[in-house]
Amino acid sequence: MNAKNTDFGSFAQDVMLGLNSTPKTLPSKYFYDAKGDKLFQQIMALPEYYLTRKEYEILELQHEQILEQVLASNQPFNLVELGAGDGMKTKILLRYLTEQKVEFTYYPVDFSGSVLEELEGSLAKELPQLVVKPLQDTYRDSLKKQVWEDGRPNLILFMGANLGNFGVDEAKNIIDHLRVGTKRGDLVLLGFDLKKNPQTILNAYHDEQGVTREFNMNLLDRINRELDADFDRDSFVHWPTYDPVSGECRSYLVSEKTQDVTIGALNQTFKFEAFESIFTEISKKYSLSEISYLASLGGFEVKENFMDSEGYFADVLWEK
Ligand code: AVJ
Repeated sequence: MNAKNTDFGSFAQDVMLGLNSTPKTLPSKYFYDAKGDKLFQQIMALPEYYLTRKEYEILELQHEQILEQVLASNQPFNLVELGAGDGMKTKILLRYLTEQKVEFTYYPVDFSGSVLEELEGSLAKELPQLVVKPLQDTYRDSLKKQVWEDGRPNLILFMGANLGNFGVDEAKNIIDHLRVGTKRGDLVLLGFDLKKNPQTILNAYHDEQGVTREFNMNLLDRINRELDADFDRDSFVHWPTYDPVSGECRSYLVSEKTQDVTIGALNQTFKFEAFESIFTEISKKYSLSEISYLASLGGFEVKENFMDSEGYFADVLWEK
């Protein structure tokens, strides 16, 4: 596939919009360039970052139940994955489906071209018989374009707590895109990080080794590299917060001093007051009742909530 880098125009434009807002903000989807993808892979291996291991456990122990319905129907289907990433967890499902000799096409969608290329390469080696059609796109745009819509039933995977990266209204909007983008009988499997001890959550975004700090900082590095800017990364502090009421874990970069940052590609200088922040990411934690409410908004029926042994994470199966 042709994995080109993020369209320069939209990155520059989003940075311009975000840094001209009050309070300042930058979209978290730009974390994921080649360097950001590597850092996120390091995050997934951190002792504090329980999310990946918990979802892995769910898929490993319960993949047969999760896939029971698509297999029982015994007809070719499309497996669409929004935010496929490195496919480490999805491969559990892909291997099992391949063993069952069921006919399906895998459509991994990701915003990062570099991660898709790697995924395609590793699948060609590990599961050479698999039909893979990668798409470099955002969740919303891919759901609008529906390139996989050929009349076959769809199982749409939206795992990894990726929906958590949206605020409440945006998440509802994505669910509405899922509603429009699915037909009767289609299945959706969504991964949600659940509300739990606030300290456990906060630690997952404030690891001791400082990998998450680097991940957050990569946004500034990326603006420096790609948009000819002069952010002094050492004068920003990585600051995650967690609000147990809303379930919102938010990450900020806080400027430790009054400073000017010039972004050459935008021809603009941005002023930071001392301790002014840039909001960079939301990772919302859900309760099961909030999740069921989202299902009803999308016109989906909750088939089953699959959870890990500690109740940290849920992969929920919905049917249209
Ligand atoms: C990829 C969205 C699931 O929100 O937990 C990890 C990204 N950010 N550490 C998350 C992330 C900081 C991650 N998701």
